[in-house]
Amino acid sequence: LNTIYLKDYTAPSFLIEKTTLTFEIFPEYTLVRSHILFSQNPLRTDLPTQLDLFGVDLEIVSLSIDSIELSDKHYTWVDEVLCIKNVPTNFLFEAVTKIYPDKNTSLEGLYLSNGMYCTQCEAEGFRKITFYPDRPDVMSEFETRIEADLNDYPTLLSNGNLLDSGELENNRHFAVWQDPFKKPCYLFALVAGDLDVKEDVFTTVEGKKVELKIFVESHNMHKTEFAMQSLIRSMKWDEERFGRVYDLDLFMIVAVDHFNMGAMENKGLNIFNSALVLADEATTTDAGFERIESVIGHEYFHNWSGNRVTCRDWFQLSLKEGFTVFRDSEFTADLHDRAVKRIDDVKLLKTMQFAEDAGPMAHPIRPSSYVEINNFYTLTVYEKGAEVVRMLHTLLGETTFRKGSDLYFDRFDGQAVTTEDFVVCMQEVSGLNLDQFQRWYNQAGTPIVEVFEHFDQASGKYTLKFKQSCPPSINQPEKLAFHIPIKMALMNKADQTHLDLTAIDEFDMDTQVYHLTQDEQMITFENLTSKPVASLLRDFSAPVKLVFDRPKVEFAYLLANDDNSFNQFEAGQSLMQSHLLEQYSILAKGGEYQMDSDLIDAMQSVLAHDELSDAKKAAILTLPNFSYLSDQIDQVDVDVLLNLLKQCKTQIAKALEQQWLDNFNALNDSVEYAFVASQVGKRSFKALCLSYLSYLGQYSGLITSLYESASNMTDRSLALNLIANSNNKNQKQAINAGFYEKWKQDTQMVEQWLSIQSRGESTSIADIKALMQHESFDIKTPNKVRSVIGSFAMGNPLHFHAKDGSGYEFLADQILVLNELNPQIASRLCAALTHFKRYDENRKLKMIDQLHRIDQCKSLSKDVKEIVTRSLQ
Ligand code: HT7
Ligand code: ZN
Repeated sequence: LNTIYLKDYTAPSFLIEKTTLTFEIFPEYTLVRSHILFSQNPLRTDLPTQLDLFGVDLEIVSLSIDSIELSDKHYTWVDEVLCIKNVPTNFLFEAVTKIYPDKNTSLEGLYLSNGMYCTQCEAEGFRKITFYPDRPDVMSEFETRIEADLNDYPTLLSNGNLLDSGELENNRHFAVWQDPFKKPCYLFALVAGDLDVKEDVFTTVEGKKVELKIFVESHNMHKTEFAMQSLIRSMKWDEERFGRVYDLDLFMIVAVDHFNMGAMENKGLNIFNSALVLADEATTTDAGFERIESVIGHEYFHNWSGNRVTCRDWFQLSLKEGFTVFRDSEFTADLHDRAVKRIDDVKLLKTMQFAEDAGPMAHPIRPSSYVEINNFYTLTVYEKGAEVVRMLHTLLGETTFRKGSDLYFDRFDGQAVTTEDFVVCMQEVSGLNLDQFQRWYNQAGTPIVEVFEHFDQASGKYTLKFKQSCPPSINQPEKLAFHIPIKMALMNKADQTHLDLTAIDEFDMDTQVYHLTQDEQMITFENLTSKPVASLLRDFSAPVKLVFDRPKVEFAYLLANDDNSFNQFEAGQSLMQSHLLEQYSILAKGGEYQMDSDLIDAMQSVLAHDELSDAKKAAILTLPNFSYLSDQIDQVDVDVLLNLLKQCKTQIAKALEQQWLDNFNALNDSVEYAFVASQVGKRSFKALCLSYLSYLGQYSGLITSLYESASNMTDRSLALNLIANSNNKNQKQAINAGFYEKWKQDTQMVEQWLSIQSRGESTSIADIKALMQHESFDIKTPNKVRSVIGSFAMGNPLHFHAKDGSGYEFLADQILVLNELNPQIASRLCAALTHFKRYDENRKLKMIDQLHRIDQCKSLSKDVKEIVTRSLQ
């Protein structure tokens, strides 16, 4: 395996003035003609004369330099690199290559999706189109001519503005696109298909009219309105909150069914997974609408954070992704319910990213090495990356952070830069020394912050001690102390006021942040009449594990009184978690489960709380999930934990049955559906009430009647989920068959239908295999693979972790098949097997066996090989 290191970075030997491409699309193949003007990079004082270009799966028709054809003795082409020696200082390179998009199942480069040609070039897909310096620090203007059959491919698109178009002989036509902004080739895009278009116009603050176009297959036109409005909201928000104005006259989005990820921010021509564009009330859940809006925002925001200012190399990926996730999460928070958005983001971080950071693939948000860059589009780079940007925002405050962001865009517009460049801008505008803060970019692992408090009633003295540490990660046995912003308040129990913290050296009054920078730090308060209640790490101000062994009554106090919404939620979670972990140890030793009446009382007071919104009640009253809890337990016994969760939920359902039922009935109104925060909150609380009731057995009638009367997909999918968990096979089959019959023409509905079934508690491996035989399943379509195989491995712990290892064996079989078809998708599925250290000995060994079985495959892609090798190390 060839490892690439950050420390080996060197500036490119040659830069590009202009790239001109011609695509001649024919049924059997596509001919790509490139015309590239190169000049020696003035930064390279060693005056290089060797041109290295990347190329994969290309058939060479001809290569030339300054119009002189190259024969195979003029170049070598080994391991993806075409190397031409003794080139002049400035020259024209031309290549004609043949590619076969219909055979391209990797969905990188140029490929066919439902009869439509489209490209995916990030990270290194451009090299599957033609020979090129496929690295983000080589930026060029692009002019692209596309020729294709007029009947089959009436729509021909690429980046930028349409320069020319017209008809050709043999019923063919052409279009020429020009993108005036210099960009790296990973932002190149091309689409050729038969598409309908939804149009609108956005007028920027500067008064410029931007044409907006969303291209979809004609039968999907009715599902484009929400995406269009989301785009308009994104454009407006980015102007208002970040001062970022759109630059081209045209912004296009194309929906495709075959896509490896969510969407792609190609300059002026975003390409989206259909599932993240197409929406309507009948087929999209609340969560679906929110996700579509945020991904449309995310890709749009990349126009500045990623495209105008891009990454120097792929180690800097978090520069664009972390910052853009931060931006999209603020977008959602500003538009909807800020507290709920924060809770959702932190849940994802704690359940999934913390696990990644503790597992064999742990890496800093700026990794120092990789084998396959596709493996580093991770929760760490994206979500933890966003948390690191959020910490800067917390440390600087909104106004200064905005100054830093303005400076960054101004200073680096049109350049390919590093994460240090970003942090230095934040340092310059704030005057804050961020040298130590940079460690967040280079050290992996989740820091642990232990808190110890002491109150001496006699002297009125209260001390709070913080101790930070970070467990070792692969290649990083020792970690240096992080700069950790701890947003905090000390609450006076008597009157719920906050103590004045002005006198504490490390506390910043403007931001309410305590700067923890040493391994250990202590704060002392004098003259207190009673012990304060500390509300620490407010809004989850740093991605750390806070360990604070404190009396349960304090959590109950914070749950009832904390004026920080997030910490109020967190206090409830702490109560639930400590109950569950306590009971886990009892059950694991063969004891009996016993509900804690204090927990029920606390839940009851949340239910009765007048000031809490429905959405907050739903979030607070949801138990920590299987995945999060299994991370808190050493070598978890899956059966014990699943059994515990079931018993606990059943007891909660029983103890508060009347409240769940009353709330469900009150919330289950017939108001006309709208995707607005108040309704979304109501539906999420309603879902929680019915989910608890479903543990009592006698409410299946309520569930089926909700299914039958549902006027929107949120309610319908809630009912379908609960039905998928039930053991009533006949009823389940009848409902599933009816659903499919009704919705089989709607791809997004079928994907949701497959996913719900695959996660169902009563769905066995045999059922999953049967689903894979269903006419709607196709292993070459990533959304279908994610819906069935992904949902099973990540969302059906009961059957995936079957004691006999059959779940693991099944997953390994699928990984081996997908390895040949689509390595990116295959390697993502591996994650479910790599956390074997979390599980009991029997399961751990069976997972390792399957990893070895995969490892023995002779034709293993580097994507899968890297994950398997690191896991078995
Ligand atoms: N920047 C994009 C990341 C990406 C991707 C997207 C689709 C298919 C393959 C891909 N590889 C990398 C998406 C984003 O984060 O905005
Ligand atoms: Zn992104």
